[in-house]
Amino acid sequence: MRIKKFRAETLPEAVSMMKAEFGDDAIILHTIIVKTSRFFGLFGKKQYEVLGAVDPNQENNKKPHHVTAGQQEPQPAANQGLDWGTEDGSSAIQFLYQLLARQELSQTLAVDIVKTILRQVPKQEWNETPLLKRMLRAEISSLIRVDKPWEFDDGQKVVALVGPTGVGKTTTIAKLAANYHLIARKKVGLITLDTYRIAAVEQLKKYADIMNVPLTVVYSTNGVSSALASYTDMDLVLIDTFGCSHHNQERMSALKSAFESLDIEKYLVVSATTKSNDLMAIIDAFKELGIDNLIVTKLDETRTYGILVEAPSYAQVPIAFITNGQSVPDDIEIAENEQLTSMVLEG
Ligand SMILES: Nc1nc2c(ncn2[C@@H]2O[C@H](COP(=O)(O)OP(=O)(O)OP(=O)(O)O)[C@@H](O)[C@H]2O)c(=O)[nH]1
Ligand SMILES: [Mg+2]
Repeated sequence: MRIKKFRAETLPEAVSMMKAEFGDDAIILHTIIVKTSRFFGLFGKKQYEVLGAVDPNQENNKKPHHVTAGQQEPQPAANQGLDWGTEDGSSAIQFLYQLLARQELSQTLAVDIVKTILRQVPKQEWNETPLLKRMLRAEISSLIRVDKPWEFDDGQKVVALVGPTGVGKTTTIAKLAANYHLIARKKVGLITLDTYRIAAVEQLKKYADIMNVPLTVVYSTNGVSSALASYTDMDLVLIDTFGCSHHNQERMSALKSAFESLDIEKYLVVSATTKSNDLMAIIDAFKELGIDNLIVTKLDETRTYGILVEAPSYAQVPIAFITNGQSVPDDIEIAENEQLTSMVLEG
């Protein structure tokens, strides 16, 4: 499917431009009014923007419109049967796309999902909203990959939480330590690499003392292996790391060399409030470390859950945990496919 934005001073013109380029089979994914001025929109012109999509296989059938002087003005989209009324089933397409867009899925992924669904449904059934809804649920569910709950039968588990600054790495380490030590009764040891801020060590030390679990502070990148050597009797070792902006090459290299040739699972922690473009840049940067799993934090701070689909499908790794508040140890859950799928579809 090709998609493109068309802007004009009237909606009929924008639709006309889309049809001229994409042909009569093009569909409108959405229409919005945009202001063109840079000065707070005060003196700007109002323009109509149409986001059009077309199946490249159908593009061959296009009949370009060349509007010349004296020709009739193009009619508004609604009058041309382009309002995706029930007769051609396109209201369902728009319904699917808009549901995904409302959850702030990237345009690329939303279009991909709609395309995948339509490929499996004959055109005459495109009006069957319950069928499309069922297929949408199945498609979203298959994109939300979740990890299986942690097991300790195969020996020690060593997990490092990495990610941008302030996303909740330290708080999540405290939640995990509390749940696995105090509730699941596992032997837990903590390590922190975050010596950039004195307060960071103190923050984790407080939790470690309350839970009565050991904490080792590592001051150099080659100190991780000796810290691990002192924890061989632990079931679970959790490693807290310094926040690392995806633009900060120096910190990223420091992380990389700290984990070099060590058998440590890396969990990328991302906040649910992250914008789609930033999310992709963050994943791209952290992929260099070799990411095994995701933790999505701060789900309580948003009502749009596109990240639950976007992050695992872009990173190609599952979500292991979600967090939904500041309370230790309560506000953390093991990621569960059905629950996350419902959040995305029902908001
Ligand atoms: N609302 C909400 N706040 C959270 C959640 N998890 C963590 N926080 C808060 O986010 C803030 C930052 O949490 P930290 O755990 O210090 O984040 P961090 O990633 O360790 O930060 P740096 O070490 O500075 O990179 C704190 O105020 C936490 O209480 C969550 O799930 N929901
Ligand atoms: Mg921290």
